[in-house]
Amino acid sequence: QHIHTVGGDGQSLYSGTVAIDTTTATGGYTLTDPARGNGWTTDANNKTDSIWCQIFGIGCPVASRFTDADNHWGTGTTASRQSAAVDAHYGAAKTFDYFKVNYDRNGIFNDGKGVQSRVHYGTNYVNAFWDGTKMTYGDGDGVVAGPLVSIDVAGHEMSHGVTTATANLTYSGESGGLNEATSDIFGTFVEFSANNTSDPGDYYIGEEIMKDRPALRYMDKPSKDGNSKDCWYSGIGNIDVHYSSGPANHFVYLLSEGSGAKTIGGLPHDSSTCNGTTLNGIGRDKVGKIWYRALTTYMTTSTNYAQARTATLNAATDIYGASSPERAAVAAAWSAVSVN
Ligand code: ASN
Ligand code: ZN
Ligand code: CA
Repeated sequence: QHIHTVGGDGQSLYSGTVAIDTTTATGGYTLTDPARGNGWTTDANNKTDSIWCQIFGIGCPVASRFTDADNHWGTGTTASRQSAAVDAHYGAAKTFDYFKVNYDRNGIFNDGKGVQSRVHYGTNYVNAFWDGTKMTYGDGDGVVAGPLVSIDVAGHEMSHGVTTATANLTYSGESGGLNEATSDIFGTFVEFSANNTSDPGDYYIGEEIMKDRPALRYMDKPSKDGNSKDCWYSGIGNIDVHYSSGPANHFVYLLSEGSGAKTIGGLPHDSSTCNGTTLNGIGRDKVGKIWYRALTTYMTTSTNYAQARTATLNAATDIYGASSPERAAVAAAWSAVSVN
């Protein structure tokens, strides 16, 4: 049977009604995206990977395909198993597009191939993860969090794949914090780039999924989560990588937006600097270009905060020039999070 690219639509959980690319299949249509390297979305049927699956990739539960008769997917609520799949399929597409449009990167591995996204993983599973080849999303427990399929979380997890394929920042110590921050940074920039009115861009991570607090993490003031650090200090490499990411997230917020409080995406962003300086932002597009070039050209497995400062300064010199205001802004923003 001839496979045909089709523009479908879906009622997502967090992003309203969205356009999604699908293909014809037995029974109508299936969630395979031919416009983006045939990335596909499947139902994990609430099963979890066995330890054998996790370590050796054997005995993994079979994920089933979603099919739909009329190519109108989901209902916008969890009553339909398709709804979370719409979010995941949309998030994978928007992440693919973000890296292609902004950095001419052809997919996570830059090989033109899309990846698999599994939804409905486990029961009451409050996490999402990238396992090296594919995305997996839990449904949350309904108390702490709902299904973890929001676009910033999708962009976060898939950006782990980009990091692994490039700088391959070791997932512990300061390099681990930079690895986590890279995912928060690009996840956030993917959310902005989607320009979706139901889930507008902001510098919060997971504001759509969390039920018992406003968000999972906050780039404007990382310490708002109760654990993350706003400012670098000697010894930050000894805390969890999801908290040592704070200074780099804070750096990107300050470099993009400048210091001072403002409302972004309808949410309060209250940022002060660690050194009392006042900063003007250079905008997300330039910051993304600088971070991506630093990640892909200068960072390595062992890059620490001091070396990330140098990497981004080198990247800014390459793109904007050694005496550019952009390079000066990078230096000032790192100093504002105590990376001197
Ligand atoms: N959701 C987590 C993350 O991407 C999974 C993990 O602990 N690696 O950071
Ligand atoms: Zn992560
Ligand atoms: Ca967000």
